Amino acid sequence: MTKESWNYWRLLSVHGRQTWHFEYFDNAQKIEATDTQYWESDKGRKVLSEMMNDFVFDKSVNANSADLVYRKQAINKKLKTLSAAEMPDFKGHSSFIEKVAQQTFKAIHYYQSLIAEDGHMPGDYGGPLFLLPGMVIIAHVTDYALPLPHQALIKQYMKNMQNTDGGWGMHIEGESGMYGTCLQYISLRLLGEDANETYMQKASKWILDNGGATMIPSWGKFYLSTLGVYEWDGCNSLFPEIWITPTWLPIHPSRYWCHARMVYLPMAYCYGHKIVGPKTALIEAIRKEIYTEAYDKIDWKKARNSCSPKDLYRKASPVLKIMNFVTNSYEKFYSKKLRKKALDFILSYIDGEDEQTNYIDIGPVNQVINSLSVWHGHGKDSIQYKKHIDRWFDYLWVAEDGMKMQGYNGSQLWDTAFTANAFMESDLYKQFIPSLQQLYHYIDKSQIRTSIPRDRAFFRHEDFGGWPFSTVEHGWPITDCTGDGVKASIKLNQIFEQENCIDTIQVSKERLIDAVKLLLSFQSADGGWASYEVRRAPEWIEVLNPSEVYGEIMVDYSFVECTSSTIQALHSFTKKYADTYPVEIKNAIAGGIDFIKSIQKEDGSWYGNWGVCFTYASWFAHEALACVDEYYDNSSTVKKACDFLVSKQQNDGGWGESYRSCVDVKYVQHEQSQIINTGWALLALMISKYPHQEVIEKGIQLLLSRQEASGDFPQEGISGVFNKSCMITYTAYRNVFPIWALQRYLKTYKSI
Ligand code: LAN
Repeated sequence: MTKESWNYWRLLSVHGRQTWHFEYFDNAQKIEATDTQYWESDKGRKVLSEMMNDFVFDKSVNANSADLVYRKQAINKKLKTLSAAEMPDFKGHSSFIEKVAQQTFKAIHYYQSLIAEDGHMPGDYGGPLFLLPGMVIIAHVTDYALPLPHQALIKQYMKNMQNTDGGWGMHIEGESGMYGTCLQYISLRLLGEDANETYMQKASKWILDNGGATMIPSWGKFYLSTLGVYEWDGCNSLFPEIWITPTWLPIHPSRYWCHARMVYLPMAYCYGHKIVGPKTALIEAIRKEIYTEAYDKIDWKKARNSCSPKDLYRKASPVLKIMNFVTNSYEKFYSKKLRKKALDFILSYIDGEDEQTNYIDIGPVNQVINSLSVWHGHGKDSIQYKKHIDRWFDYLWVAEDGMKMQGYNGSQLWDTAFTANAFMESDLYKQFIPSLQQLYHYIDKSQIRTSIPRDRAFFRHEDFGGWPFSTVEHGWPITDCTGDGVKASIKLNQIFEQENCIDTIQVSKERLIDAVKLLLSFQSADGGWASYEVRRAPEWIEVLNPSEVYGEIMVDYSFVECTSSTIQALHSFTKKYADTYPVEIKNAIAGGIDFIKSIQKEDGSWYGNWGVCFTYASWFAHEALACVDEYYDNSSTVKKACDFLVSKQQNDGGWGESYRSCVDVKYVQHEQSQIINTGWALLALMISKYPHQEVIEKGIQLLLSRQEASGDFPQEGISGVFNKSCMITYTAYRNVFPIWALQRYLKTYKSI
């Protein structure tokens, strides 16, 4: 059901840049979202409050929204009802194949109607609950007011995501913790919510019952300090000088995983300058609401290491404790000259990252902390700060649960490439050539064709020829996104050649070679591929991980997912262009396969780092092994892997993993089978030529039974993850993976 005010919000997509625009008309007169006077008037308030009602969302049914605001609008505009005559004829096959083909056709027919004008596949990329508060807090500190309709929808989202115990998790499905709860509570207060509202009282009770805000993990301590509701003295030193230590030092930040590096960079800047927002009456009030003792009585030094057991994922290591002792002591007598040198370097590094990414920055955390840093370093009227604010809107997304902040500036390229690959899996694609052309257009425009000036690269790997996860303006290339870009481009080129649409072909052999060269340069010494860079640090560096809530953020490890995507890309490249770098590619693939085998678990599975969880990783591993012709019948690795998957099939024929699999690092069954896990498991079994068709057929039946009348599939549990503990939404997956698995079924069994 569509609610009226959902239609006030419109997604604009330009070269993948997604921004939600508020379009409200009062007696045919358009009222801008920034027209504060109107929105503060009685009339305006009434509209906003009615709008908030339309976005009330019942989390207890399913914490995952189904991206209905975008989807309803797109299908109203583009989805044509299928007449029987338009359905391709699948006669001559068994009735089951006919059914599969018809439903797959319908699924693709539905899903293609969601493609945006610029050719990308948009979708909700929310999930984490610690991102939006960063923006709200930093808006407050820098005295920037988000437009009131946005504020209203943000408030509604936060309210919707409250758990029944009064708290909030780190992500939408998570149990309440101090991190999520304090951050939402404080943000809601900043957005004007009254502390006496029943749900706010429940929240503050949760905070106080669990020891108060001194128990918030270190990233929370950081945000609260900038806001002035916590003291910088209650934070362990973020030691800005580490950035000007020699790069050969094993603990130099250039060796950290780029996300940790890019977050701790502006954090160190803010810490070094001890940035604190204005001490207003509201700040004074919040100070009284979130602690179990008077603010002036708090022992801040003790608070440095306190963390609520509900949030703790990794305990501080003894080495980190020693490091903290040393750096905290150094704070008492640091050299002013050195500090200035370090902070100047950090600011120029922040400027470098801003310029390289067009102020989008690598992710949602550093984007807003960089905003605060440049506000401080260059001023509120600076062009840098303005450009930052302009990009905040790229991170916001509207769904039926309100306005959320996404884990990236979108998952555009990733979803688009997956969609294209899923559509192309069987020859049903012939019915969807115009859609493939649209998707191709986006993939073509998203390859990175410029190089960062090496003298301002700030430890970054080469980027030329790569594909990013979201948009070309973001510009950080990623191994598996590059792999998927290559794979999809080669297959699309082939299809357009066959279909005589030669004019469509843009991603030339030369451009593919650029990508392949980059992929080869990304291979790590262990034979695998990490996410953004070559692995730069040994595992022991994890002892320095200062965040209590995330696992493994310090090292860009080789991952089965990234390794597999790269292997698949190199494999399709070498099949097409056998004379180009044959030896290099053969060796690279062999190294990658060895790596994948080396990390297979005893039970035959692989742990998934970026999807939930063992089914996700297994799918990648099976695809890679098939590239070197290892299948169920001729490979003990694959046989064991298939047996593992089959052992996890649920009674209804589907597979289903709880997000706890990621957190606990062991397979945890979801209480209900999940279409996305089922898709992954089926894709894996089919690519590995698993011989027992009835097992596969049961899974396919399950997928068919879940399909909705429109051709869409239901939104079930959350399916993405990062750093072991935080979950993230991939809306596209509920269509992509059922479609892909059904398509593979058709490809594999149609002739039988
Ligand atoms: C992502 C999103 C994409 C993802 C894949 C490409 C799917 C993966 O195969 C490699 C890793 C990568 C690039 C990835 C890494 C971690 C990210 C960037 C995210 C999950 C999106 C958000 C997350 C980021 C770390 C969130 C900010 C939080 C921190 C702890 C820094």
